[in-house]
Amino acid sequence: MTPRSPTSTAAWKGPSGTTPFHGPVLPWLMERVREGPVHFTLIDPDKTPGDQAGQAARQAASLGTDVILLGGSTGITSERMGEAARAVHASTSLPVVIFPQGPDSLTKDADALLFMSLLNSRDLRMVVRAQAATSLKVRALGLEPVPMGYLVVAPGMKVGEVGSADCLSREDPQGAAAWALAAEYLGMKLVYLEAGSGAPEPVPAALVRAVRGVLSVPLIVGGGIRNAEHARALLEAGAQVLVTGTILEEGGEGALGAILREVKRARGRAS
Ligand code: 1GP
Repeated sequence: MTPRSPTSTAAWKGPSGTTPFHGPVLPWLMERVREGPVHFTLIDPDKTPGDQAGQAARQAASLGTDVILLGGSTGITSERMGEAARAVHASTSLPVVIFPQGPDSLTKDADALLFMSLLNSRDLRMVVRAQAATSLKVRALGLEPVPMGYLVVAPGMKVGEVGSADCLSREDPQGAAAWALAAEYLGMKLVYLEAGSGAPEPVPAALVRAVRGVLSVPLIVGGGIRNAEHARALLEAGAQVLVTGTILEEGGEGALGAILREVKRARGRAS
């Protein structure tokens, strides 16, 4: 497949428009983050396959999410990923970005791929070997790779376990800042602080504040964000992208709507 040609981001009409998204995703995201915080909805094509993923994405788009992330920790084939990506594209005009489980979960039908390194893993496969095994395939598929430093914070949940993470301490903001800055100095374009999907509590605001204090690249925060209070605390601490997955999976459109109102309010204050 030919890589999608870079087009003006101004041509894209956003979630409620009818114009399908055309990449590249990273410059669009950088521009959008400059105007204030944004929200990503994570859909797991294993638990929410095909058309169901399309329906979930439509719902999230109607509430104001900015990007659909497709991913999960286990069980995703490239067929499942492809079906979900096509269904989301058919249902919304949002960018579709793969949050990869591994080399076998890629599809050409997404707009981009978080080309990420789980920096605080003990397993070199998670840090760089899987990426080396995947890079030529990413190129052949025409997927836009978005370099991202991925840092798992305690408790880490499933991703902490399968990723063999030495989780960052919730009580050590300076330690988290040091890891995040190392990610930026290594050339990562985004840094993601992840408490793990389904975490009982999100990443502490103090960690987010410390990381944001040293970082120039956009800071993504996810895991355990369930209500408006969580969202507000993280946004006030400096999170630029909030990621939620579980609440929509569990039918919490009300909670997702409340989180998205906080994101919108913060965008209003920023502009
Ligand atoms: C997982 O951070 C995301 O990578 C989403 O977490 O499912 O807890 O919203 P939740």
